[in-house]
Amino acid sequence: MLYPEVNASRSVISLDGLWRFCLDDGSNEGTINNDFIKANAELIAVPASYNDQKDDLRYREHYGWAYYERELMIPANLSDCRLVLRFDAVTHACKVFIDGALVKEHKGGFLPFEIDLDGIAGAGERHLIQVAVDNRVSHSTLPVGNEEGTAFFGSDNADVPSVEAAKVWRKKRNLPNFDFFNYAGLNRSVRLCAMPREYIEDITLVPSIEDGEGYVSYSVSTVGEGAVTVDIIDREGCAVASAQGASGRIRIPGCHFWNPWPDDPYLYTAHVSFASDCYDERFGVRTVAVKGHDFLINGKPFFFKGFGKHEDSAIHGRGFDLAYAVKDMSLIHWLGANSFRTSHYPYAEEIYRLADEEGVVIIDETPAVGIGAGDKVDPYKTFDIREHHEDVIRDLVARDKNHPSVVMWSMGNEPDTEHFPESARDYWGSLYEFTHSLDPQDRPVTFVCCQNNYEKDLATREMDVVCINRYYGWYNLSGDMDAACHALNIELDFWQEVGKPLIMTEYGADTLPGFHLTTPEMFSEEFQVMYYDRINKEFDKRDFVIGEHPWNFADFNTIQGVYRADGNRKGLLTRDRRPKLAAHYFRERWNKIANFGYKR
Ligand code: GCB
Repeated sequence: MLYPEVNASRSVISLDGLWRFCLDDGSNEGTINNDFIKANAELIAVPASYNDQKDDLRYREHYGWAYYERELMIPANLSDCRLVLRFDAVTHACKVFIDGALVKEHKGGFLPFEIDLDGIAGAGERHLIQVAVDNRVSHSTLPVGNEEGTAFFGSDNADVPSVEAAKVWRKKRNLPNFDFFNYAGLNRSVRLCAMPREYIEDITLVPSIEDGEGYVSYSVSTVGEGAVTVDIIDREGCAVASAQGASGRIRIPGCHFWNPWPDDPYLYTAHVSFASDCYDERFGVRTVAVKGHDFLINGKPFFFKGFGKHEDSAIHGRGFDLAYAVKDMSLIHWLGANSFRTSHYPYAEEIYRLADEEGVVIIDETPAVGIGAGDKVDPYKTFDIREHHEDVIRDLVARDKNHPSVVMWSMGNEPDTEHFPESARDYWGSLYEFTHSLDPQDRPVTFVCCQNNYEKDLATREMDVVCINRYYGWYNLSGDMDAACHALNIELDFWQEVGKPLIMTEYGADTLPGFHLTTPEMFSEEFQVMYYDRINKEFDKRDFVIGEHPWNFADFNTIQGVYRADGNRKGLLTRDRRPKLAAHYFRERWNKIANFGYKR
């Protein structure tokens, strides 16, 4: 899906700003009740999660439907255009109504969808947009919520008669099977996009490098009659190559390749023309491949220095904030990092566009987090998620396929691979084939494995890169780094035999900023530094460990619970992006590690 672009043939009207909003009280269940909305509506900001915008526990704890509405006056001068209403992300499911009529239902809270307004809403008229949003997570959503039982780190499952008896008094609530706050609402921008009625529908670009020469294969899908022209424009704005026709292969003379920062992330523009429409797609010429123990970018062995992140900030919740996106890129450079994983869902499109420009490498993750329900229930046989998971992968690849920053797909985070190993292998193995078949650039594919009995796990070893989250010294062998390093090495011996490259996609320790000790113990800043230093020294002895992604870039909000005081505190930075000691530690370490050839 193309990103909304303003150019000679297209215009975009932002519908961000104040919308009227109200929480359902359980009586309307996603249907539009105008009297109810009128009686209860308050103003709320879009884009942003609704949960932390009001000082009211009902917003924070809401379970179920909520309603947004605003008027849309479509300018009369757009009457000759194709008009599209675009939602960048509505979390998690929604129904869109225009002038009272249901025009779209969408499931999945982290990817864009569009509504063609032809026959629905015309130019020169005033219309009412209403969006019913459902924040419930369950065994049929991604991310997964527990249908019954406990939330992540909850404490309701005590075998205590009075606790059991009191459960009937529990409010209906979301029970996430994941460790981030279930922020919801119109988390990203809403826009009205106008383009010619005969238009460019999609552009696919596949760069390649052969004998030092750069090429880009392209295909353009269009609606209407006309011829396609593609001009390749360099950074100086000069056309350096061109082609005619809906698909083809273009040699780029004197091609500059896209390389991760601090090398040059050189970008070209593919200027596509068709009938009276045009579109500028930025792209980089780079290759990605896995060979033996190496992850090759442009044929050179790359070392991943970075983190798992979250889209999370005060007040906005998971709402997109461009200033945070820019600040985070700046901090990534400051830390000497070169990559991050979009844990645990696809991020806003602007972040990938920024990463392309700034040369930051991305492992792009779906929202499939928390597929598992203990040792009694096979989630792969009982959860109703397969079709939705495929839809999400299809939409993710369609959205992000042209980004040079995206070098690998992560199909999900921490599913059960231990209790039902054959089911897990079949599920993830077939999705692995599916993802490969969809990606025109055929990037490596993986999923991220949780700390479990790795000997039983049959799925992780089948991936292009083994990605594991391990908390030796924190959740296991807590505070004892000698024992933790010993255990880590036993496991690393196992993975070394498997023969694939390995990225430690999570490891970390909750740390309270300002809590200092002369004797490093858990939660202190000194412990966090010692923890990372000890574990990194073990990674440094292993050539097949091709990446270290501490958990997490910054502190982030979670559901309340006995393990979480003001959220998850494993950030190298605080939630407002101030460095803990460990950030200085990594800054020193990573600035000495080159992007390419480390350990080689
Ligand atoms: C994990 C999860 C991540 C959690 C983290 C933690 O393994 O992937 O979502 O936040 O552990 O801190 O417990």
